Amino acid sequence: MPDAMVDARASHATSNANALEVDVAVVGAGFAGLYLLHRLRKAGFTVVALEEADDVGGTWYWNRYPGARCDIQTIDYSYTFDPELERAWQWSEKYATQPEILRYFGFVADRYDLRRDIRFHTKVTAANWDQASERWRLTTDHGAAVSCRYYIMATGCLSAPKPPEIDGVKDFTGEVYFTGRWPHQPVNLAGKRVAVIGTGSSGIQSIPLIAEQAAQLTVFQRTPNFALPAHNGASPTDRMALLEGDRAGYREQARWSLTGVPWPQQLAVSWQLSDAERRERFEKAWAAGDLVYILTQLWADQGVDVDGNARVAELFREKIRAIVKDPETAAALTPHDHPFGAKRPCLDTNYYATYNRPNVTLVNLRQEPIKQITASSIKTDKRTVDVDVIVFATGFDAMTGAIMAVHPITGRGGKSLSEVWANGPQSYLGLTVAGFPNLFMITGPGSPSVLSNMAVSIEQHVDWVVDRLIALREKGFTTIEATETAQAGWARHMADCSMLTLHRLANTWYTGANVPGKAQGVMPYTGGVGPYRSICNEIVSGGMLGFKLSGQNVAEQCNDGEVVRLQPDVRLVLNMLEEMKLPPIESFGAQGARDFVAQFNASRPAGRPVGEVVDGTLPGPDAALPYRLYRPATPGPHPIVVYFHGGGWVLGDEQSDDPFCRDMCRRTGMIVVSVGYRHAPEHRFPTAAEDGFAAARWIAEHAGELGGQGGPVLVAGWSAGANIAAVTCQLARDRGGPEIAGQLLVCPVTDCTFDRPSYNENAAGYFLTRSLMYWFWDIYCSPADRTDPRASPLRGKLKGLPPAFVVTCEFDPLRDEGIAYAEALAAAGVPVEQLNARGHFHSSFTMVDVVITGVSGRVQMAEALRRFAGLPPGSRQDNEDVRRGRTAPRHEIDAAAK
Ligand code: N01
Repeated sequence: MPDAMVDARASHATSNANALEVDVAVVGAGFAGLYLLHRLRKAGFTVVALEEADDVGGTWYWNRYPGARCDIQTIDYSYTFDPELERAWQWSEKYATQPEILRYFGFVADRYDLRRDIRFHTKVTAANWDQASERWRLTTDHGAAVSCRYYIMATGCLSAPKPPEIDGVKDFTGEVYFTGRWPHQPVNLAGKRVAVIGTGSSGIQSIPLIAEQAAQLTVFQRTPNFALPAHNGASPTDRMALLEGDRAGYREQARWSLTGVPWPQQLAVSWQLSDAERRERFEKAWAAGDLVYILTQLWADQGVDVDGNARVAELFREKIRAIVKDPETAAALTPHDHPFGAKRPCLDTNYYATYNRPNVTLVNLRQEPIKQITASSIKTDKRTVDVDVIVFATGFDAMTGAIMAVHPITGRGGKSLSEVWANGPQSYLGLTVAGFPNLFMITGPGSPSVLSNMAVSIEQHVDWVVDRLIALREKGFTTIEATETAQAGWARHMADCSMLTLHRLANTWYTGANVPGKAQGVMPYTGGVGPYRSICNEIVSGGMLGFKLSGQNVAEQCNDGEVVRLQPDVRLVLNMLEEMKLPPIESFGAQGARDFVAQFNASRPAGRPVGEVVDGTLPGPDAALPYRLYRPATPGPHPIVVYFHGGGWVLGDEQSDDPFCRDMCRRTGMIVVSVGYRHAPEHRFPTAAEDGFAAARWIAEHAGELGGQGGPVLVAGWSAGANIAAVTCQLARDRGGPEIAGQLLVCPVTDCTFDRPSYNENAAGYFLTRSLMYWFWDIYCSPADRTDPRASPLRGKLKGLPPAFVVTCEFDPLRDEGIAYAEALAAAGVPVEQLNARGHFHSSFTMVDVVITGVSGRVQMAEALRRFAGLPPGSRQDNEDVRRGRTAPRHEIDAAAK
């Protein structure tokens, strides 16, 4: 019958004895497959969908276990491509049940008459790219082979169940069920002794209902999870009002949000809130029963910072302890080995309370691992549990399983996808793979997929792919393939993004850690739905950047390159600045520019707390200079870092790099004294340099009064401040002190010429522009003075200077003169360490808590200062950050657990 359906189709597919010929073959008739069918047919492509099941629904067809529901609010987990469809279907609950969701897919399939192009009961057994005909050849286990121009995997991220990997499963003579392959007929558990293995979303949803039926339920838990009560019922009136008030606007906001659900971005960070405020926010989220809300709406740093996250996790743990009566069971159910949200949290109904029932026992596999399953029992290290039924809620070979493991896919030159992905999935955008022309994946690894509302991500992918196929057809192209450069660039961007969030710190199916032997690394794109969408759009507007297109009657097109070279958060900052359409800073004049910078700084997140902040003045060469001192919370005396702020010798003051100074104070455990040196044009060269030197000398001489340690000081600075720090070191060497133990130069100005490549490459678009630097130099220093080493320290004598840590950023006009200074120092015998920060711009490291990917760089700076001061390495957490920053984004569960 399914074949008959395909054969009866009205479109132009042709069959021959060997194969059905179509433009596009789609695997899967779930959320993605159905929408693909609809769009492709509407666009005039001949298409067949191949589906293993006997009906539509994908994951919702297979996952029929008790309690199966969606855990994104159903109003958000729906198709949005057709407003009439939205009006025609009403969800009955906030979180619809699996049967209702399945009915929805049936409704959609009928409404658009999709079934006639779906061949059910059909598994693809192999897919091979035939270069000669530029077509994919598919073999199946049912019906004719398929020949298609384009092959699209709409196979879902969680559709290949994972074997349980426990000895003796086959020996068990009782009933065995997998949540991911639950029978269609009713399962009667009444009066039976049931075991559930696994406490992910499937286990947590099913356990309370199984407990109500079973005589005895034993839950075997390896890793406790965070679960939030769903408080299911009618859709919340506030969300419904938002949706119904402006449906199109609501949907559009979802498309550009970070998660695919339209919640605003939180701005308040956890340390700005009191305990009571944090608790109030948490209680509100607990009562709301919404995972996306609790994952995003508590405070801005909850998903990106270990400390901010720990504050959520602890409130969660309190809840578990309050609900579960037996303290030992409560302790076993309480997660400690991963940040909240780094492992997929669950939405539950009565989950924790279920453990208060007399017929429910929890077995903590961390203390007593399963040894074996026998004919009638499960044996752990410590006990034997006799059972009649085992329910495996053990999860999936996620993201890659359904693509790679289900059937061999062979691309150009006979390359197999499993070989190409042996060390982890490689893709361009999670949509395509180099070497596999005309193959697309919907929500594949490398796209936001499972870290988003799948409904939004699926529609975005389907629209992007179908629009591309239409464009290719219009231009006469018949193949499309990602380039190796683009794919490698995407891998780098993925790695950069994975440093933004805490997902890398947990052992999960997001990282492949749940499948023994699987290559590990964060598989979904962690940069967010909206940013991802804008990248996909940019690829199109940039002339299909990163793709090779060919066709028999058109010239080949290959617009090779990387789509994102900036760090993801730098890109967001720069996009935001671009949207502000600011006039060039230099057009404000000196005072106007100062006012602008002050206003800009006022809008940034406040720096984190330190032990004490003291404002004072010190005697400069011929005027008092203000300073701001940051003291650590630890007992002193501490070594002192003399710090010079940035601002082109024209802008800023002792407070303007406040977040960076606080960060350095906290990470180094040292006093940081930020000096308010005088500025041009009121005080031109060499005032700033002489003020800097005088301040360093005074601070060194008065270290004790400042609560600091006697002996050498350290100097540090950013931008023009780093210029002053470098000059201070030269003057201190030549003028008999102060003794300086080390210098940290962040994006320093070191020379007065503008001819190095970085001045041209980064002349505009990265906030600090070439023309702004011209302006700064003109205001500060006459051309005749510029070669003076007090203006251009690169031209000074470098021998005998204190050890240096020099930081440069890839997208900074000053990059090459910073590198030149580091190289010249090294050539002069000065110990130098260099950090060339890829993807960063001039302000990356001082935008603390905005440019999160700058953390590992700042940790390295702090460690360098500690080394210069003769202190041991900093905190364990800091060192972990460094290690993470320097290593590929592999999950690091051991470190996190310890
Ligand atoms: O699978 P899981 P799932 N011995 O991998 C344990 C989505 N989903 O089917 O954590 C003992 O999360 C394993 O332990 P550990 C959702 O995205 C959505 O529950 O690896 N235990 C874990 O506890 C979800 O995240 C809904 O240490 C073993 C459990 O089994 C994803 O699907 C509903 C084991 C597996 O949990 C997967 O959820 C359901 C072994 N050998 C699912 N092997 C909605 O509500 C594994 N485990 C929409």
